[in-house]
Amino acid sequence: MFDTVAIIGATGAVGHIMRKLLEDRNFQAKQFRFLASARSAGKTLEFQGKTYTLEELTKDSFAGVELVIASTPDDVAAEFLPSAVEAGAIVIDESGYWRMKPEVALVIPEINPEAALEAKGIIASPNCSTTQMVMALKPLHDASPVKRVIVSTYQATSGAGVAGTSDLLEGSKAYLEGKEHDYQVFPHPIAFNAIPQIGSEKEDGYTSEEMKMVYETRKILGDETIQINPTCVRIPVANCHSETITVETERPISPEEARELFENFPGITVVDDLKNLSYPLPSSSDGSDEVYIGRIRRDISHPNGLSFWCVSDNLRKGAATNAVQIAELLAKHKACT
Ligand code: 11C
Repeated sequence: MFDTVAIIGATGAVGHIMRKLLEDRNFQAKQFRFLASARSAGKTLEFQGKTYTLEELTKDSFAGVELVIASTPDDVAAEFLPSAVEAGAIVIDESGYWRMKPEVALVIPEINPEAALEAKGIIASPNCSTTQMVMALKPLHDASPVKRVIVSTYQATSGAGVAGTSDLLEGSKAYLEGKEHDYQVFPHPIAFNAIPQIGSEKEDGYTSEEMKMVYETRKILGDETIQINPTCVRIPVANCHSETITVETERPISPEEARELFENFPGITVVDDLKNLSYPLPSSSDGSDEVYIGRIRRDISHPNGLSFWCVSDNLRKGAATNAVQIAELLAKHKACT
């Protein structure tokens, strides 16, 4: 058990779920502390039957803290997390800021737990659209190396935080009433629309969200040769990201073999019965920690290709659940050493 665990950002969209998961999964520490911006400091929250007062996050917040779990915007993670490491804490970070730094471990516990156990400072949790795709790629990659991936995402508004969901709900209401809506986070109306841009413009006409899928996947799988072509699209669904994924492997993997590989991998549930209209949906994946896969079929355009559909709750396995699983992994390891 850890002595003191500090949680940063416990009142945000992901932080709220993280707190609930830590309660539901009975994560124990001798002491918990909750750190937040100056704006939220002084407010109270309930956790494991106790009332906690939010403390202001400063660079001096970390004396005596053994483990930090942080869910904050990138700039906050950049500014404050090095102080936690300097104070001797292990840090699990949900933000995008540290993921690709060479000294930082980027971890999905079902895939590369050893990276978390060997980490000295920050352990980053991947981007949500990356996590569910890499969960699906891993069992295939182990059976026959993945050479190339074409992925299109259909991403929920909750990925853009509480304001993203509010944009969807308020924008839809305004649209149905024939009114204008002033969107807070999306560059175009999200109600009754699809926006082929998530994040900012990066190299070769790809966006930051798309390049996260490329670089993070290679780092987690430890294979810089995998070629990935992503297109990330925001759609008017409140929660759970969906992805169409086409994979080219070194040798052909049949749909039957893929189904078996997926079924035997922890954290994946196969829902795949087209005749009976059965496949993963955002509406049926909401609130689950699993990655759901269906529509498994051969790629009719390539002899070594396989196509499938993948849905997961982006706030849970895509964020909070993965961070809590890393914390559980560290706690288990600590108990054994
Ligand atoms: C989205 N994937 O759906 C983004 C949100 O790097 O952790 C998560 C951004 C990140 O908008």
